[in-house]
Amino acid sequence: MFKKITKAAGALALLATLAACGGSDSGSDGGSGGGNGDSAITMGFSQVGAESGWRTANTKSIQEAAEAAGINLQFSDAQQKQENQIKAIRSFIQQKVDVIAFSPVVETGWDAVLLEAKRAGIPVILTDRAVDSEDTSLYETFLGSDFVEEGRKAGQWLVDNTEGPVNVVELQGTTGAAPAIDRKEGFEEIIAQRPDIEIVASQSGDFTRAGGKQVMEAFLNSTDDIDVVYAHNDDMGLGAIEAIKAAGLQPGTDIKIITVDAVKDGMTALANGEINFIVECNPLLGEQLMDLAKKVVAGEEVPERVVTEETTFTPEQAKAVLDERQY
Ligand code: GZL
Repeated sequence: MFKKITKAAGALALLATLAACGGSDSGSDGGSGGGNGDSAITMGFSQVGAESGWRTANTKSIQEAAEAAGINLQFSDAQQKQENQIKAIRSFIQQKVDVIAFSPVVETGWDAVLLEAKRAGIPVILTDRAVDSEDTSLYETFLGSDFVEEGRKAGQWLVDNTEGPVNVVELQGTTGAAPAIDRKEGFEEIIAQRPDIEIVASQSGDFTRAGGKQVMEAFLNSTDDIDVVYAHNDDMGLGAIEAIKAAGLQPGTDIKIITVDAVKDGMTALANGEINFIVECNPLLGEQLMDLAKKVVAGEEVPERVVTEETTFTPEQAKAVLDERQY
């Protein structure tokens, strides 16, 4: 049985430098079910989908880290559908895996299935995104970024690097997803310092490149008075670049672009001056996840919240690190 988190211990947010994490072995998915006397731990992992470069890097990190840790990984891709994640979690419960980990596509609607896992005695680890459940006993820990802080960093760059009236269009992430909700909250908190900065349009592009392009085309058709794009991830920002170019405008110059993630394609556009600022959101969570899983299965105490350390990049900084980026 796994231990409950004490509130005191839970209050402890362990700052961990993810740079040290980043498995390098080829991952494996599948493996025998847990609880069958096999000494190796079996983890059931439900992934959001494959919607962005960030997600691809996150999946690779998890698969490589499981391989390196000797953990049998039962991996499921939910194709960005909550019902698929719930089905996968129920399947993991039936398989009697030793631990369940998942990145909840949206914040709400998880209590019932997490209660089923708790009653089955299977510990759950949240990774990447959070749930809004009041009952924190439904999961052991949450490993991932502070998305509100990411939004604050994006807003602060805009406050510090623009003057006079600024019209912003916002490409939101998946509706109801923690990063979408929180990156919006943090950004708005900071730009409130500048009454002359206004979000004149805001719509979800679902964290995809195609979604970002489609929404940006609509924004460009509705007004020619856009100064800045704030995209909740690089992929939607890259889609917006395509739309801006198709409209005969120069991204990064005629319309400035701020994004979040810092995946290779985003960092390349940043180095080229087509994006002006990127807030990092590190996807390399695999090694920390496997360490937490081993502790949880062994009944050891783990912090209720493990926050990943992240930075920001300007074009000059992107040029300096582009070649060494892992994803
Ligand atoms: C953030 C993650 C987000 C990324 C997007 O931790 O959940 O989902 O920012 C991804 O690129 O689709």
